Amino acid sequence: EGVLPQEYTALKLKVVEWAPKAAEALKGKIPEGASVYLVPATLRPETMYGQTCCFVGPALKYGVFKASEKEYFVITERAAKNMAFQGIFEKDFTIPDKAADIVGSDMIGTLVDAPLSFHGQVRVLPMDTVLATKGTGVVTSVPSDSPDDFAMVTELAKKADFYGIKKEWAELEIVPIIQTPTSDLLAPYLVKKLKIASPKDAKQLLEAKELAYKEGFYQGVMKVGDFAGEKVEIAKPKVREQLLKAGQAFAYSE
Ligand code: A2H
Repeated sequence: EGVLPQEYTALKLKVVEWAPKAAEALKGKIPEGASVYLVPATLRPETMYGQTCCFVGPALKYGVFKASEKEYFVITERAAKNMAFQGIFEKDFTIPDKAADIVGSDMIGTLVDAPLSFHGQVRVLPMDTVLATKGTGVVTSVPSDSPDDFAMVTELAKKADFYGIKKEWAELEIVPIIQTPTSDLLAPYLVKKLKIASPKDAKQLLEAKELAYKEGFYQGVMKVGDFAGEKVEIAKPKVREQLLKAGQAFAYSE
C-alpha cells in the first residue's frame, strides 16, 4: 500500500429511490432522464454477488458529479479529481463538473441497484469508519467475505433505532459466495473466532481482514456465479471483466 497504485473496480449502483432528505437536496439539480449512481471502489469484484447494502460515511461530504450527459456519480471531491485526471468523465474536465453537494447522512435509506447481487436492490447505510481519503468514500458491503462489513451490519441490525434505519435494511440474507478450507462464510466465522463485538474492535478487525483476504484469495473457490467451481485467483479478473464489459463498473486507480 502506498508504493504501487491500487487498481480498484468502481461499481455503478444506480439510484432507484432517494431517501427524502437526499431528494430534497437534489431537487432540480439533476436533468430529467439522467441516472445517478453511488460508486463504491472495491478490491474484491468476485464477491459482488454477496452485496447486502452500500455504506457511506454519515458525516462525509459528497458531490454529485457529471460523468456524461446521462450519468452522474456520487463520490468524494477527492475521487472526482482523480477520475477527471484519469479521463473517466466524458468531457475533459479540469475541475470536475459538480451538480450538487450532499452529506452522507442525507442518503441513508436510499435504494440502489447492486450489479450481480442476489438481492438485486440494497439500501444505503451508515458506516463511521469509511475514510474520506481512500477510494471514493463509498463502500459496498459484502458481509460474507469482509469482516468490517459483517461487524457493521451486525451492529446496525442490533441498534437500528439508534442509527435511524429500518432493521430489515441491515438484515438481508448473507449468502455463501466463496468456499475456503475453513468456511463458506469466512467473515462471520472470523468475527466470531476473534471475538469481535463491534466495529470499534479495530485491532482484531485488522487481523480478521488480513486473514480473510489471504485465505479468500489464495485458497478460495467460487460457489456461485458464472465461474462457480473456479479458484478465486482465476475468477476475480473474469468477474471484473464481465462488469466492465456490461458497463456496470470501470477501472479506477489511486
Ligand atoms: B473491499 P485498501 Cl468482500 N474507507 O470491497 C474504508 N474502506 C474502504 C474505503 C474507504 N473509503 N474504500 C474502500 N474500502 C474497502 C469488498 C471487500 C473489500 C471484501 C473483502 C475485503 C475488502 C466489499 N466491501 O477490503 O486499503 C473496500 O472493501 C479489504 C482489503 O485500498 C475495498 O475492497 O486495500 C478495500 O477497503 C480497499 O482497501
